[in-house]
Amino acid sequence: MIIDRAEVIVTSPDRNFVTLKLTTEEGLSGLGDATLNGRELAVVSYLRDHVVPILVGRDGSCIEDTWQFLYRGAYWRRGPITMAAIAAVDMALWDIKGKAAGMPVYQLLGGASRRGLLAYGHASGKSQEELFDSIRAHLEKGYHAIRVQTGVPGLKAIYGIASNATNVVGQRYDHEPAQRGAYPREEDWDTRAYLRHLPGVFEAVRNEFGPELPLLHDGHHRMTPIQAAKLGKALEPYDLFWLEDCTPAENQEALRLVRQHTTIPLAIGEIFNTVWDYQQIIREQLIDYVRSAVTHTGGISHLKKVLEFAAQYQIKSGMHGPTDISPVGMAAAMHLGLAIHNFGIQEYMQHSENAHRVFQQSFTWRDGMLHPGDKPGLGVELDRDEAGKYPYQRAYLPYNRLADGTIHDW
Ligand code: EZ4
Ligand code: CO
Repeated sequence: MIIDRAEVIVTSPDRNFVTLKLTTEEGLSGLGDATLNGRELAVVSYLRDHVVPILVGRDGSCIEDTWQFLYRGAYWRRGPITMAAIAAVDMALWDIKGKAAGMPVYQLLGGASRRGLLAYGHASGKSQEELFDSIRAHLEKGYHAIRVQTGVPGLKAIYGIASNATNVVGQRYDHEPAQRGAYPREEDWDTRAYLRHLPGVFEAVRNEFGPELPLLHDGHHRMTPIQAAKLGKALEPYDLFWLEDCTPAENQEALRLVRQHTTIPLAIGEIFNTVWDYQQIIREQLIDYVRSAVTHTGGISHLKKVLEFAAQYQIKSGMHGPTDISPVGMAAAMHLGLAIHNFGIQEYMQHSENAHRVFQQSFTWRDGMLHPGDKPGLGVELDRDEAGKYPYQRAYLPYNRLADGTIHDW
């Protein structure tokens, strides 16, 4: 299983994706996702300039050894660029191993622990009416769990809220939250206005849609610990599935304070890269769900270790699944989520039709549940001709300013 070729493919079907394709001397090939939203080309260079030259000629059957070789061998550890690059290699090698064995990757990870993966979608609206329409559209589309993001009176633009008045599935904010263009878009923010507004929105949603529907919310790193504690308490009557990224994720201690005040389940980790980022918050049981993506956390091999650590504390998976995770990264998440015992929920925003033409996939989506399918490997093929139609386009995530001009977390 000598790796004979390693290619980095950049394509932009409605948004940018970076894919590593490894091919063995026997002609087996595997795909890995290395997409880092808004900083894509840094990972391309890391792979092309520093990883590809030392991968070719290695035995591709040694997945763990290759992971350690790239992680420890670099000396410079962790960080989103390194870990996305290693993730892509890891995914591609699992894909190849599955094809060699004639088995889907979840079988190699121990087999299915459940029939399918409960997935949540993103509903949003500037007004209550738009929000309700968006929730109804998601329910009709088959979602059984829904993230609720809302406009705040007085704020013009908020990340995560569809700008289109008829926000239904299909007309979305998320193809390009990065906003193609030469410069990032500026948005505005006011935490006190948000804290005043949000509990009433969840009350209205519960009254309209009943007690059972799992509802989630993303605070997007915008609150201080005491603000997050206040919001958690205020939302308790509406029985949220989770509150995500309530405080900036770098400060793990902040969650101790939040935990002292509220029983709202907490999810964190979409910007984490290694098990070391989770060390304190898992051991001290400061979170309930691990938000890491396979793509940004060193691949299947490493995220599995994080989730096994989490399992000792009854902490579950809630893997990141926005559209900036490519279909390859989503497939890896589905195989891992199906196999582990402590699966919680999978984020699932549908990719565009152009993206589906570039990446042909074998997953299924039925009754609110995802399943990775039973094709050998990850089950995703990349059409090079289609990919070639969409060259890279510069794109950025937006940023926030307060009313007085101060830059704020977003
Ligand atoms: O901001 O994927 O929970 N989902 C999110 C996403 C992230 C983007 C960053 O690339 O917070 O929308
Ligand atoms: Co998030």
